[in-house]
Amino acid sequence: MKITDAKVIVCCPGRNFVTLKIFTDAGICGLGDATLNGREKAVATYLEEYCIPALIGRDARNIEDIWHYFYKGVYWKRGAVTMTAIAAIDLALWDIKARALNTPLYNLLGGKSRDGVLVYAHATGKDLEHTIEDVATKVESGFLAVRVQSGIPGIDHAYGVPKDKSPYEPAQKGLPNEETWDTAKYLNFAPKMFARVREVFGEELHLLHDMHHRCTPIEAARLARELEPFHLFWLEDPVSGELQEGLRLLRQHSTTPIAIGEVFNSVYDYTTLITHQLIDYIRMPLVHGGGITHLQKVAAFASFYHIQTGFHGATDLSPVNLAASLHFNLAINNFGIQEYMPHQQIVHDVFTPNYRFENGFMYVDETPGIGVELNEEKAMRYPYQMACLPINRKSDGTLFYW
Ligand code: KDG
Ligand code: MG
Repeated sequence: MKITDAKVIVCCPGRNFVTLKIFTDAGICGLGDATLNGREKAVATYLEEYCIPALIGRDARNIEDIWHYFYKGVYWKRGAVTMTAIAAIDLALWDIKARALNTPLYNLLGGKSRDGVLVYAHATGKDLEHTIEDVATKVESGFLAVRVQSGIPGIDHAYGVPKDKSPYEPAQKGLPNEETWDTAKYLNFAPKMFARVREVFGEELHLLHDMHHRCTPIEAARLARELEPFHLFWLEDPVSGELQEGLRLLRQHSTTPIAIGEVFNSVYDYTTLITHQLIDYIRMPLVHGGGITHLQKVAAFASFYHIQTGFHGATDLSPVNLAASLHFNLAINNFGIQEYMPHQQIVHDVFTPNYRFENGFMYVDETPGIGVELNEEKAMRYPYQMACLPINRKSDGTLFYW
């Protein structure tokens, strides 16, 4: 089954998405997500200029070989742009293989280890009471696990927390916004927030929290320890992923489970963290981590250390990534949880997915392949708009460096 062509579709139904479509001489096409928030065009160009010409004529069935061709063959290994481009190729090839065999993707990954995928929702509010209201909304909608973030007294804008009821979107149109951050105010507030959430919702609800790499190791250790009475499912990105020894320090001080890796793109970002058992969940998503072929190996490696998956799944990853992640999560043994933020309706104007949410879990249907269709004609109605993630300064103006 020869690859005859491939094209990159960049669209902006509310936010930017990059999708790779690979065509074969069997008349079967596959889709891969190639969205890298704030750097979309870099991946699109990488695919168009360097990958697509080298893909044409290859046998679409040889996924493992093609993966290594693009990973090792270019000399410049790793990096978010490269690994997102490779992921898009990989996802599209798995999609093609599963469509060709007329079976849902999970069947090619070992079949089902479970019926549904446990997911967590985001609850946010401009202040604690609005956050509590949003947690209640998520619980009423059936979620069994909720990530809780809130506006913080004394901080003008907390990352990823909309000031009004507008949908979650940390990227802003144009060049990066500059926001102000104050760690001391955050560290004073966060334990109070979780005390109140537990008081209102009791012990059963799984609670998660994202620190967005904002703390030094000793600050993170303080918070992880102070949150212990509230039994978090996980504390995410407590320190910057580059500082892996920081996680060792944190581990020495706390039993709060740790998740990290939404900005990772390689198994080599994880080797120390996994083998030294410094973390509990891997966050690297299929779309930024080289796709299924690479994540299968990372997840298997993690499984030997009793570390589970908890893939990144914010709305800046497309429905193609989410659907592929659900198949992956259904199949592997050491699945932990999946992040799920429903896309806006306008996104589903372009992407038609095969998944549904019910009582805390997500399910895919029996559609062959990954199970997502892209309406190219509609995609063209939403042209790319530059948008970037914000950067942070301390209140004295210093640029945050971790
Ligand atoms: O593009 C960046 C966002 O996806 C990220 O900030 C969201 O931290 C995030 C999360 O855990 O979903
Ligand atoms: Mg995060």
